[in-house]
Amino acid sequence: MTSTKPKILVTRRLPATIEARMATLFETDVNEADDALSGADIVFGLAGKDVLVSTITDRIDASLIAQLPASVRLIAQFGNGVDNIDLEAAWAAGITVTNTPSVLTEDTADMAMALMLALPRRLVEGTQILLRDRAWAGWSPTSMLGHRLRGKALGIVGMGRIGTAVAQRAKAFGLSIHYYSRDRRPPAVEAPLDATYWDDLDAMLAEVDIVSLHTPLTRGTNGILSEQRLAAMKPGAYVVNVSRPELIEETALIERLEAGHLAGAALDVFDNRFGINPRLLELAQDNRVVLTGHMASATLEARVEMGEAVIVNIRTFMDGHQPPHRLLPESLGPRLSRGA
Ligand code: 8YV
Repeated sequence: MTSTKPKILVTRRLPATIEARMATLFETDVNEADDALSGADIVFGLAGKDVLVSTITDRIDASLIAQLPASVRLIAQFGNGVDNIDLEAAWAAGITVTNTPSVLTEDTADMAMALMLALPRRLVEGTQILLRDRAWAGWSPTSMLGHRLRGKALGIVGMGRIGTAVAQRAKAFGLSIHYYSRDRRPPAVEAPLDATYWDDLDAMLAEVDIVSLHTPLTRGTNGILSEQRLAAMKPGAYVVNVSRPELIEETALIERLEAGHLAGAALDVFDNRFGINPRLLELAQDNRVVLTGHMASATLEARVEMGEAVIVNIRTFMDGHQPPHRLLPESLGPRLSRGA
């Protein structure tokens, strides 16, 4: 007898508990090799399947969508951002797309805060010196001086769930909160944070000591921290990015750091298409850049909850309901502007 369970292709390994649950509920095909699949592999793997469980490492563009078997009705992204998926092409093909928002908000905000502290308080450098010397020369009043976070101005670009969670943490660390966002947040959000709303990103960038990016990557936000905007930032400022590399014109950022205009950048995401830029690695060697490899939401707890959200989305969809995290046209987000 043939199975009536939904047939799904999962492109990457997921936490064991999630894979086990999926194997119970669905006819599940997991990419055991856990490497990034090519478009051809995805199309091939989806033959006769109902659902694609994708991640950021899958490029699901219009040409791939055009080749999908007609049986595929749902793309259930394991992740919050969906910039790897051509949403309009999917919708035009009658395919529903879901994501896993909310469950990674707090962990991602924690990481943004850790990166915000790392450079001014020389955390990575402090450890590296001990590892290099295998000894500690001891305390002195002028050794390893960093800079105080309290009293500095933080400029958040994109005050959605994650941006707001970062603001809450930063407020507790004594930073003043400034933000630029598609829409001004209601007083109930702004008041406890004492947050200042800027409708002009350029004006905010000229005033703040730290810029932290929390907008999704859309057509409107690609390159939002452009060469001109980086040039207009306050001398000695820091940049934090836990969102997507494409938000920053990376070469221009490197030039600003090399020139000493900006004091540092803490990047959980960076352009890795041709490997890490050697100039960025040089700056990291010189402790003016901190690099981590897309770890902001990498907690076991978040990954399990992301997996559970994927399961809920698939179950409700296959039962004939609108899945709770289906993407709607507003997620194309055209209103944040790249500007000059
Ligand atoms: C995820 C992320 O790890 O969810 C997102 O948008 O950027 C990451 O933190 C990744 O996207 C999983 O697909």
